[in-house]
Amino acid sequence: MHLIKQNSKLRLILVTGFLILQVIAKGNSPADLSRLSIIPKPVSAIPEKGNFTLTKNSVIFVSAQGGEIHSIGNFLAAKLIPATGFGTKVKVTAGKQTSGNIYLTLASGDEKLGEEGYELSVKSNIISLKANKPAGLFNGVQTIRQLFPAGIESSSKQPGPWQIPAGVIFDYPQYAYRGAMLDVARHFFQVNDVKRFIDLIAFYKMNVMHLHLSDDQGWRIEIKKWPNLTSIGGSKQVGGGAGGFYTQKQYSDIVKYAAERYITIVPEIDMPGHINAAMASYPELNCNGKATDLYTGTEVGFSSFCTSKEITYQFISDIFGELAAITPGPYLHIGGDESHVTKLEDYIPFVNRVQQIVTKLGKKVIGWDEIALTSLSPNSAVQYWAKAENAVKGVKQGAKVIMSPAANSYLDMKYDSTTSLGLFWAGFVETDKSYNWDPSTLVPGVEKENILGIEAPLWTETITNMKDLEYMVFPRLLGIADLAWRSAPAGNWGEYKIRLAKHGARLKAMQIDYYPSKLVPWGDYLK
Ligand code: IFG
Repeated sequence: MHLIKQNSKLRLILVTGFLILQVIAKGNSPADLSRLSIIPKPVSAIPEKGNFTLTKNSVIFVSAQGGEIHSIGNFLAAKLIPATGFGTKVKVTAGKQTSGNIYLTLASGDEKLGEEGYELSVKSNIISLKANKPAGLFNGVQTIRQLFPAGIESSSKQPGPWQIPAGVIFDYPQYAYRGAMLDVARHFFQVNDVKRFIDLIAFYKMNVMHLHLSDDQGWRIEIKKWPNLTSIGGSKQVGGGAGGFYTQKQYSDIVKYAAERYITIVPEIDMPGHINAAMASYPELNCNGKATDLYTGTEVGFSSFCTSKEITYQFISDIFGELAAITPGPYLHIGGDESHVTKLEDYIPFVNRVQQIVTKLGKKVIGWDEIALTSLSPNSAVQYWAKAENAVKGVKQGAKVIMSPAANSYLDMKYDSTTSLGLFWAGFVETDKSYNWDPSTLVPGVEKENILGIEAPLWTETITNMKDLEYMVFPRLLGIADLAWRSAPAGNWGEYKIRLAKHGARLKAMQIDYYPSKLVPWGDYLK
């Protein structure tokens, strides 16, 4: 009896001791590095003892005056100042590192890091971020942001302390092309909304924003040689409201804003289908010489270029010529989807000719997966959305595949039957379904080495404003970003949903109107 009493006393002491340790760990000082929620998950994050504390005296030191590294330092300072209230300065390092400061260094290090990777060392007295290229530094800065308490993302002053746990992160992406798409044709989105979307995907280390600039319901980019495209073709949108368009100056402003966040703009002019806005703007483009009516419904597949008229190809050369001139990125997206009223024997030579126009402009072609039915130009990419056999056909022609499976990555799909926004032709896509797939095994015949990357499209037939956009895009976009960045094996929902739940406070701090999926234990982690 005595022994049992002794035992139970010992057990009580041990349990109490453990609980006290738990309370200390969960207390004010941040969890250790491995328990923080970084999205996308880094390749490796090794916790060390201690924490770094950012104070009003902390300086961001950069290894060179001016240029990209200075801009990245300014970007980080701008993200830290509002919530801390510190006047964080950016200075050129004087060489010796001093305590309490952050150091950004461009230096050729481990080539495994590539152009977008980074190495982050957090000691209790110094943060040191190194990368081979500026894009890597920029990605490392997003991780630094995610290591601070969630309140760091608030636009108003929050109580500190501003501590991050010590450790070393060695990180780089798995896929080169990690993107989102915004359909500004069905419903137009102003420049500021596009910029906010760009800012938010940059936080998750995405590097492509695909803009769907034309469709049956609207033409959204100024083409100087064909002004009716915007004056007529850009005048409406789904539902009949006033549409809108970007002047070339505004488009260039978006491109610059994206480039400052190491995001490439991929502009899409969809053809030969999804082209009613152009056909309504110029009678001469139509086979019968008559302009079509503007269309504000949500049907698809009813329009087509007149592939037999030479003026069609002059038109396409003109529009892609002007678009290429204001698009520094390597890609022009030619669409190619749902050309239901273009005969295949007309579709194939048409798309072949359009690819020649694009490659002559020094750009690479991206098209929806139907373009795999044509002779793909070198370095082209097939964007898999609906037909796996088209993706395989693209691979067989040596093309790369961008994975955008509608049943997993279409952000306009309803979460479930209760979601008022969105469509459901590809099924309901709850937060787990948009995460629980492996791009490298989804389509037999499309292996990891065939995949350029992943892109999550938001079609806007039913999305008219930023609040609705954020509700549909978040949190599913975070999962896509995780799949596109992290090393295999792909998503394990059980692990990811906890990491996502811990991110809830950050989404709130950024005032993102995200969908609070019931599948995610948000409440366990929201303060
Ligand atoms: N498919 C159409 C889009 C849009 C979408 C809505 C592609 C490539 C359905 N084409 O997806 O224009 O209508 O979910």
